[in-house]
Amino acid sequence: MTIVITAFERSPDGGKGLARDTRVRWALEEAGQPYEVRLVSSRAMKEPAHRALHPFGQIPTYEEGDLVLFETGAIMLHIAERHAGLLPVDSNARARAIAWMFAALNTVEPPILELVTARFLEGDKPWTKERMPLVVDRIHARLKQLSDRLGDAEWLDGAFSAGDLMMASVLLRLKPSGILNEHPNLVAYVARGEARPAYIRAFAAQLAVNAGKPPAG
Ligand code: GTB
Repeated sequence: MTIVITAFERSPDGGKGLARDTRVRWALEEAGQPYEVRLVSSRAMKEPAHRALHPFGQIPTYEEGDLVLFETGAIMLHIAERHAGLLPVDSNARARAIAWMFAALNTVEPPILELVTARFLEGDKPWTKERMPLVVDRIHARLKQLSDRLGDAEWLDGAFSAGDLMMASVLLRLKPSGILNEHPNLVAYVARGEARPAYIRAFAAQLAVNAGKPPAG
């Protein structure tokens, strides 16, 4: 059955690979699963045809036969559970890898999203300048905890897993800000993720869509 995902017709990041379809592309590449991409404009995303797939009118979505999924975490877990390569066979190690996926989405990404909100949605508010150091401090506090746990290890819990894929994807969002640079082991961790052939293919595929197009506003 052909897997079809959706992605921005024109990503706001102009091809930096930061939109969430890259996470799904990466997971599918790690799993060795071919897929097709349906590009959706910002307007079409909010129309009934797309809202039938995604109640919140966003990307990515995932279609496979009768199955329609939204939410990147759910999509990645579905891929990881059905194909080898993203979750350990041992049931305890598997549960821990899933815990890291949740940690990436529920514990590490929220303060990072606060920064995105503060910069891009509230950048013109009079209180933003005062608030920004608090937002950045909260990110550093979380990164320090993550950095302490990772230490000198290659991946978060033994072999590379969907937990690392999600965590590296979340940390990648910080790359343009330079905030990650204060945590060298996390910089190296993200670089290991980016060096994986599956990530390189996923990044190139999204770049092929967005290269040469001016970033969406
Ligand atoms: N919780 C959902 C999930 O994990 O799947 C969140 C999905 C989501 O935020 N989708 C965004 C979207 O469709 C694209 S990825 N936005 C359009 C809308 O809501 O109308 C988020 C994103 C967007 C842009 C950048 N960027 O430019 O760097 C990075 C990430």
